[in-house]
Amino acid sequence: MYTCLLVYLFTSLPMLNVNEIRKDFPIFQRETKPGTPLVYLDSTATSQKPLAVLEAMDHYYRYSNANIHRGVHTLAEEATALYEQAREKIAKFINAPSARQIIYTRNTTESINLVAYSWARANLKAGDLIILTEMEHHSNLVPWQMLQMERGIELDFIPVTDDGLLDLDTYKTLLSRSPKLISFTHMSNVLGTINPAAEIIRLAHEAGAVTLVDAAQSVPHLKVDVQSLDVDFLAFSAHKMCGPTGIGALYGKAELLEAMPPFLGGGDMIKVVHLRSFRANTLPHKFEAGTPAIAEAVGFGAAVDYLSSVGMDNIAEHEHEITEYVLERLEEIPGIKLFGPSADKKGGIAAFTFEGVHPHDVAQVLDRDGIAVRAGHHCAQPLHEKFGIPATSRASFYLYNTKEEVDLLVNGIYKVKELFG
Ligand code: C6P
Repeated sequence: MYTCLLVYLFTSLPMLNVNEIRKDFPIFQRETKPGTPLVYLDSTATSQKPLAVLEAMDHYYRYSNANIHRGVHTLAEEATALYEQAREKIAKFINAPSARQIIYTRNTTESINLVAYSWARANLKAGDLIILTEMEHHSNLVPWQMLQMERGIELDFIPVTDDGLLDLDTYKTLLSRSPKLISFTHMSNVLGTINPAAEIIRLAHEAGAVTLVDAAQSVPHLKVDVQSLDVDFLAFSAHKMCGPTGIGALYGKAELLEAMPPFLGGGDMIKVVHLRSFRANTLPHKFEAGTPAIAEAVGFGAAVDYLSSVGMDNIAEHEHEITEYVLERLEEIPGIKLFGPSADKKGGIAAFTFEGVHPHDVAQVLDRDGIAVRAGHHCAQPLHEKFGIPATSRASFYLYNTKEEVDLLVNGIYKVKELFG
């Protein structure tokens, strides 16, 4: 009987104690408008930061601040150890075989550019095909368009269906043209679609192509395992996963990273320099020129510790519940058009238009009640063009959001309706 009771208690308990989690984030103590709590529904743009991250960075600056890999004094050794320990944590978080396969960059955008400048310029020539998708963020479009202009490589795109999914039949047809690279987003920052990354990668490998996954929106919200995905490159940003801005990571398979030329030249990325030549450093330092974002790396490590302590499965489960709820509530409102698939195929993102009201006006009216949503094309202009709209309003959710906040969003939209008739 006790076992039954325990099973009942555990299965009926919420995965996350969101009220406790919210206490970890100092920003939720403030009001952006007097008398109204902050309802932060813009984590897809950047997440809020828990105290553990703020304190780790503060502690580093107060007690261990020094440059890394350069000095033998105590502070330099401490700073180096903290910087490299964070890399180990990040590697473990995505199940990378080794920390030397984690390259610190400024963000997802720089990680993708690193692959475009180093791997692609060393391996691709005019006429070679790169396959992207119609749902890419500009960060996974423009670097390849620049390469197209410079090298004459070809670009083609996996279409997005009306439901906001990738058309995998067309993908299979595109693969028959022997592409060299498939670069795609794991989770759309507009539709929320979680793409079947393992399948896309398996098919790409069968066709002899290299794969790059833009994981800016997946690593913060889902358990991502680079070895089970068998992905060649994976890019993500700390600031979307409770960490600081100014730092991100590129994971790469060791044999690819080893063979790639350096990206930026300068200090730390070299073994030896003569007046007319240099020898590049070993991984991962080969790709990390100049003094890096040391405090930010420490914060990145603390963010990974924080997310791991909450549990990525718990976070995904909580966000799934919120997503189901927000889609259900928004669908009730006459004039709302939602973009993207059903909750079982997407993460916690609800992009919508509201008949007769510009998305910016929606966001501005919501802001009066302290509700932060983003409006615009969300750096995915071609996707909006595909749906024949210039912009959407977008509410996005993370581990600290509640169903009560969804209700506040819905009430806010009814106010927009009153205001604009
Ligand atoms: N999307 C959004 O509001 P950076 O800026 O480099 O950290 O991340 C770029 C990026 C790349 N890919 C995807 C899928 C993204 O969502 C983003 C960032 C933010 O949707 C800012 S535009």
